[in-house]
Amino acid sequence: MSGPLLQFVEIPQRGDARGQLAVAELGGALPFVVRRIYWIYGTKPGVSRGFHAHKKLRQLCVCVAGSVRLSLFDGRREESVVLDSSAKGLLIGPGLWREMHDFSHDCVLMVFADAEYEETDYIRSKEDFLKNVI
Ligand code: T46
Repeated sequence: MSGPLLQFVEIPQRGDARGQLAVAELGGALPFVVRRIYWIYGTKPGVSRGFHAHKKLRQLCVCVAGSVRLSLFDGRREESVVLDSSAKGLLIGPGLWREMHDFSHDCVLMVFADAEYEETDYIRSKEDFLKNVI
């Protein structure tokens, strides 16, 4: 039996009386060297995103404001989680179909990636994904 699809990392919180500060660093919350960071925000009501898998890319997703539901599917099992805290990161490795739903209007989803953007790393057809994993 394989392990859980949803793999979380705890992100240290270093807030004080002035407010909040969260830190993701190599050897701590970051399990890989980051080569790219992007963030998804201003998502329109009712919009879902994702609907693809990656061949090699590893990513850490942190919802630093608002909330979003993220689901992962390995071809057999699907697991989903609501991300709504900057203290909790979701690690997403290769070979997982991901979808993002139910973005709150104020959602800011930050994503740390271990490689630069490369369209050839994407599997955007679910049919092709299922052919590769099953
Ligand atoms: C992922 C989920 C969680 C770039 O030019 N550079 C980039 O670094 C990224 C991430 C995207 N783009 C371009 C490619 C598309 O023309 O921006 C456009 C939107 O990307 P996409 O439709 O892939 O966005 P999402 O939200 O469906 O998926 C993104 C990431 O692409 C993906 O790697 O795992 O977030």
